[in-house]
Amino acid sequence: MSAPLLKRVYEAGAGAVVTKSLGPEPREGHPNPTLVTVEAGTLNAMGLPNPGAEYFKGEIRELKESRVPVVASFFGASMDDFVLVAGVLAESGADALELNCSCPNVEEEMGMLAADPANVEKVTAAVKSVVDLPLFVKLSPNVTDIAEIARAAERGGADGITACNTLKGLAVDVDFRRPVLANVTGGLSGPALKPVALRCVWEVAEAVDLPIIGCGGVSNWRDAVEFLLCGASAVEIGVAVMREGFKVYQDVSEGIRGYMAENGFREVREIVGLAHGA
Ligand code: RRO
Repeated sequence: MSAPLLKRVYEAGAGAVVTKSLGPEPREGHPNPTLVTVEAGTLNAMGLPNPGAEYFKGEIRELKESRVPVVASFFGASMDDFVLVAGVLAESGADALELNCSCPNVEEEMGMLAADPANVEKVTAAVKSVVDLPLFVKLSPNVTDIAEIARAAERGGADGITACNTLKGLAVDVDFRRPVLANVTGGLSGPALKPVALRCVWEVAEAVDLPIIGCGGVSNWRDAVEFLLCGASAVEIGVAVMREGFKVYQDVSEGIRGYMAENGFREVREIVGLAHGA
C-alpha cells in the first residue's frame, strides 16, 4: 500500500500501519496469478513485490508528516541485505521495524530464514547493532517448533515477536489440471489460518518474555480478543480489509472496547495472556 492508502487505514481506526515488506532493490514479484480465494481464506504468492526501501523512505516520511505511526516491514536475501535495508528505513523516521524472515514465497537461494534459529538470532543481533528502533521479528508457522525460533529472536535482542506469517499451501484448478498460482505454492491467510496463528501466539507467549503482535485471520473484534487472550498485545489486520473494507479497523477497536467495558476491564493489558491462567 502507498502512503495515501496507509493513511486511510490509520484514519479508519488502526493504531499504526505496517508497510508491505521492503527490500534493498525494487522487485516486481511473481507472475500472475498471485492471489486466489480458497476455502475460508486466501492463498498468495505475491513474491515480495515492492518499490525498494530507498524509494519507500519518501512514502514513510509522508506518513510521518501526517503523524501516522509506522512500522516498516523489511526483508533481505542475505544478512548484509537485512542490515542495509534496516539502516535505510531507520533514516525514514519509521517508529519501529518488523523483520520479515518468514515469507513462504521466496526463491530457493533465499531459503526461509525463519526456519533456522541460529540464523534468526544472528540476523536479529546484526540489525539491532545498527538501528536504534524497536524491532519486531515476524515468525513463520511453517516450522517444527516456533518457540525455539522465538527464543532465538529474543537472544538476538528482538524487542517483540510478530506471530505469524502465512501457512504454505497450494490450490489446484481441476479444469486446467494445474496449480492455480504461477508460483505453484503460496501462503494461506484469512480465517483458515486463525487457529494456527492462535497456537503460534500461545506457544511464543509461553516461550519468551517479549510483547507479541498477533496476526493471521483477524476479521472482527472477537478474533482480536482471542489473540489478546492468547498473549498478543496488539493485532495486525491484513486480508480482512479486502472483504470488510476500511471500517474493519474501527469495528475491531470499538468491539474490543465494548468487550472490556462489559467485562470490567479498563486496559487492554489486563486481558493480554489471560487464557493461559494464573
Ligand atoms: O510478498 C509475499 O509473497 C508475501 C510476503 Br513478503 C509475506 O511475508 N507473506 C506472504 O504470505 N506473502
